[in-house]
Amino acid sequence: MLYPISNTFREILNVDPFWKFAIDPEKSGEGQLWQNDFESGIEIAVPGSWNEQLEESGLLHYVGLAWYSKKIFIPEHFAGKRIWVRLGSADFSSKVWVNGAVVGEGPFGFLPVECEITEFVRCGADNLFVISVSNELNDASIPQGITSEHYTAENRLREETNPPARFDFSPFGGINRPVVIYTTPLNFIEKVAVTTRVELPGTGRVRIAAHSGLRKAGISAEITDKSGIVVAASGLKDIGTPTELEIVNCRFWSNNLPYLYNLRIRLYENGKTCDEYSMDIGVREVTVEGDRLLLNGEEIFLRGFGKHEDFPVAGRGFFPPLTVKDFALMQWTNSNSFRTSHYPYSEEVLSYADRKGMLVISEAPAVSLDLRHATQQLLDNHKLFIEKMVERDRNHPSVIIWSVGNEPNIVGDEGYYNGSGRNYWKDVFSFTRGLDPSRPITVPNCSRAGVDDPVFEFSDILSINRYYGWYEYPGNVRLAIEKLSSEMEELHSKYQKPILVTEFGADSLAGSHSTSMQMFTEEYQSALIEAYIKCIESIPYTVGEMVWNFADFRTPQHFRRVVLNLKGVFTRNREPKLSAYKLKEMWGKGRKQP
Ligand code: BDP
Repeated sequence: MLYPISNTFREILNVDPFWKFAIDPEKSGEGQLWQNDFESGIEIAVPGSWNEQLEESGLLHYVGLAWYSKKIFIPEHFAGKRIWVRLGSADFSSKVWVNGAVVGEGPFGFLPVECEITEFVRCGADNLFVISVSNELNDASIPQGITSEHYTAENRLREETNPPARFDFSPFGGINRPVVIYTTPLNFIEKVAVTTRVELPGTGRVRIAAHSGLRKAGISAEITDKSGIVVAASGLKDIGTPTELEIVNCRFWSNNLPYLYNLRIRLYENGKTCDEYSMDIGVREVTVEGDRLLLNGEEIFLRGFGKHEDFPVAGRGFFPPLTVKDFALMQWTNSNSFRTSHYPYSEEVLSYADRKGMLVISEAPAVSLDLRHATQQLLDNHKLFIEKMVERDRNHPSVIIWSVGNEPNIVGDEGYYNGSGRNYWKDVFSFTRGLDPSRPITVPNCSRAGVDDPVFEFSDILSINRYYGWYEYPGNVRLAIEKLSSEMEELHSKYQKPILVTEFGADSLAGSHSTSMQMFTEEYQSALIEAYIKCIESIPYTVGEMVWNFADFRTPQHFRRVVLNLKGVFTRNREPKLSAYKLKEMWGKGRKQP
């Protein structure tokens, strides 16, 4: 699942952004052989969600199957190489055909779908690419789905959203990240896992495990600094054994100085280089010691946001100008971190974070799991998702923490505490730790699940999402802070672990003002955020605060939401509200305020 690159051994083909598009609510397309092409006058841009692009075709709230088709010319000189098509993501599942033949399926959204198409394409000719994408979810999918029938059966009538969703963000459908066609050599580097360690005062250790389809192959690794000077190199090694390199006088990666080295790996077959892969790496180490979160042995306090991939028209579609703008705004508020709530973000965003020195909590989309509907299939899907997410994102120095879910048992089911919740999370946490023991792991808890939530037992950091002053104790900042601090005290004395407040905030309608504490005004949002930050930063065992949310975002329809969730400190168009200025001022004052 390596990010496609071009070099002497690999090539990338640009794909024009407009695709022919048709919805298939009856799911009859395959029976009617749409994989061999279909008739439609509608076009859609890729990447991009269909919802807002095609609102005028009735797709704003569409949940179901849709088809994409396009003829793509594959150059003559691709012959003799392995050829791949890669969708950065297609939400939430997809199937790909080339010239009428199935070449692969994507069981998940938010992660790449990679299909080898070597045997199915004609080089030097046009080839028909057809992709079907569905944004439907079910009990066993990650994220878990919900239906109107569930709401009715559980007598949760006023909770139902349209479209029905277990989560508070729009289930945007479509090919939301870039489609890339690329080549690799016949034998190629398939996977690379880089783990770094810091030995103070100044030695960096880099462990590189690479994988190729070849059972017997040689591999070499070389690390260069920014000026191209080789700082560490291995000789030719067997691919089966991980390579350990040492960088003396190492420049460690941190949020203040995001220094990146370049790692170049070569694969050899019969003594000749047959493939090469290079990527930027940062040498850094994240640990939890007692009540502190450490980056390279130094205490770090997270000040940042929960975000969403969400913007007008594009929906969840990757939109590079938005990445530039969002990072500029995050830096403007003096924040140092964000959580990829509630799913892994695009690879391009993580690489950008590596370069800008933003600390990232990367999250799996196991949001609001309702274990009353859990099956073995759900657990298997959850673990497979985490495996793919870790494989994709583990080499990003910016990713410092894995979040393997969000707010389980938001429905407050008693059965969750009778073993089912514990068994489930025990398995998920130990599986993730087995994949990557180098990062802390957590799951944000909601107040409904409370302090006995089994996620706390397994989390390295206790993450809590709290809405006192909003959903509970509405309009009352004083009570909110009393409840927040007493609950943190209870949690800390029970688990003896550091606390990260992963969500807190209030809706505000930009332009709405009041001289008194009035919910939905900019003043109330700002005052609540200010009070939370003062409280959190005054407590010794806290390791960070993340405001919910960075920007207003679209949600499924519900009477609680006026089109958008308005908890952004920026509007959906990225204009600052009063609270953005408040954060800039508070976070501009250096480290955690005692
Ligand atoms: C939390 C969820 C988040 C919601 C937020 C809210 O984690 O997805 O958007 O509440 O209600 O429970 O604004």
